[in-house]
Amino acid sequence: HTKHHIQQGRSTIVHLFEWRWNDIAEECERYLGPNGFDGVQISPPSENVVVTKPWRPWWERYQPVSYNLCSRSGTQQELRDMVCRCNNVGVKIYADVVINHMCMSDAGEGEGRRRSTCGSYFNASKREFPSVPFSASHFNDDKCTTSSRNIETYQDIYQVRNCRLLGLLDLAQDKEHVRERIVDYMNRLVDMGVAGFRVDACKHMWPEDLKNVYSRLHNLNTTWFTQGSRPLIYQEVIDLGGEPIKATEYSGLGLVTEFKYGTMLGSVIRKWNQGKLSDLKTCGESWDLLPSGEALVFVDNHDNQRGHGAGGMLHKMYKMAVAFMLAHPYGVTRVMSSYRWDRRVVDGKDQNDWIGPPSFPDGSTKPVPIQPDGSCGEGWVCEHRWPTIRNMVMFRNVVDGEPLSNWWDNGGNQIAFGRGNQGFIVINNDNCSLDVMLYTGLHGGTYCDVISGQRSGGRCSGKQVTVGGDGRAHFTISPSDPDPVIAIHTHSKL
Ligand code: ARE
Ligand code: CA
Repeated sequence: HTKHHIQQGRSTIVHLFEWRWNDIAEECERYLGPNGFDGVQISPPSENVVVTKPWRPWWERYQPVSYNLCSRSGTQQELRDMVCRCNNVGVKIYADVVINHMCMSDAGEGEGRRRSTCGSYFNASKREFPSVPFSASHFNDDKCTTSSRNIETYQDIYQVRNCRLLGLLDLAQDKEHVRERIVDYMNRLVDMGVAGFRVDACKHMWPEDLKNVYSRLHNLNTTWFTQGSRPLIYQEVIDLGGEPIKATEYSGLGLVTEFKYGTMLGSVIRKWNQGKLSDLKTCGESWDLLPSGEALVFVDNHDNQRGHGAGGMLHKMYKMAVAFMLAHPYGVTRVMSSYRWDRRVVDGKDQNDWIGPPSFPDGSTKPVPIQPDGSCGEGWVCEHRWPTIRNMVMFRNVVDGEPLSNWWDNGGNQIAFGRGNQGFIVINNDNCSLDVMLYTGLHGGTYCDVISGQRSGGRCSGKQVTVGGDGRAHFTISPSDPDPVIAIHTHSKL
């Protein structure tokens, strides 16, 4: 292989939730590489318990029974091939790793592929996971002080770390053997070319234990990454305030998922609590958010899109939120790519929030067919293939490194801002039309709007904007526009 140094200016991660490894490899080559995506977050690659009640829920993958690399998404060889093919086109792979716990305490005993995804034997009630190996002394039962052995309140930092999250057997990461097994698992992934990790349930592990584990990870594979490159770590810590455990306890170790960002964005776009788009002028640390360089940001994730949090925005608002997130300089951005399921909301809770990926009767996951218009079939939503999201991923690459500039707003729900002299975006979330002359900071010329279309050949397939020699341009956006957003950048200039 020729040495592939990291492609400059790639910036956005797409979470291809529950995709099979073979499909991810194809998507890297045919779509993600050419469209400038930085990387893919893959579902947990470790062997998990096979849950049949309910039938093969997506969340069975958050119940490991070993660190063998075979799962519903494919075999170890398919994983290795996918990592290689994606890296070869400049798309990094970030693995979702579940290292806080093993499976649920009442998962019983099992062996064979009807009980675990590689068929490994385990006995949950005896804490026996011989395929790692882990046994009873490697769990926190002796530390947990609650009678149920589960976490009963988030106000007690010891319970949150040393008791069971949702009844899941809690590993003792302070024990050298447990650290060694976790490090070995993560290093097998690093050595095959994985560029980093989404670390699950970090709130439930002690920062010093995580620091020890991260310090023992290998440098990235020099087939694709420059000598001495370190794995990128982003840690799932849900911190919306109100609890003693803070995201800042973890932000020195790696990035942290900034849940306040999506919650804040969702409320101003939905105009909750007198929120208005112009409030976003101060979006950043003044919003009690993590420093931009420590934050992994997203509009929704695999949990809260199921109504476990701030998710569940209307389609039009969702695209507006993603466009804002990708245009604004704050944080490392991640977009969700999901599948449809038959939501059945009763008393505000989706009874079907457990439903797993599109699959065959035997429980195996369906491939992702690409339709002639570029969308996905068989129930895969493929938000990352929606033209506005794809084009805004490119926008973010083009303006990479440029500061927020030339902010304008009408004091209500109409805003605009630039990124140096590289890009400019205008958003109308008011019920009345936007019709305004704005200084964009861009060089004079004709630019194609990348929301309603893009530059193709020598013309714009959607709206076009003429920027005068003085850098000013006239923008009109009707509230009835399918996407009441206009975005232009130097690569969409005719
Ligand atoms: C499933 C069943 C449970 C059952 C359990 C064990 O749903 O009823 O008790 O199995 O039998 C995912 C699913 C869970 C699923 C689990 C295991 O979401 O429903 O449980 O897999 O199969 C807290 C954690 C945070 C965690 C959320 C879910 O802090 O880390 O809970 N998120 C990650 C993943 C999840 C995954 C797990 C962790 C477990 O993203 O997909 O669970 O690996 C406040 C607190 C938060 C708390 C939040 C929700 O906001 O501040 O800390 O998040 O409430 O409780
Ligand atoms: Ca724990």
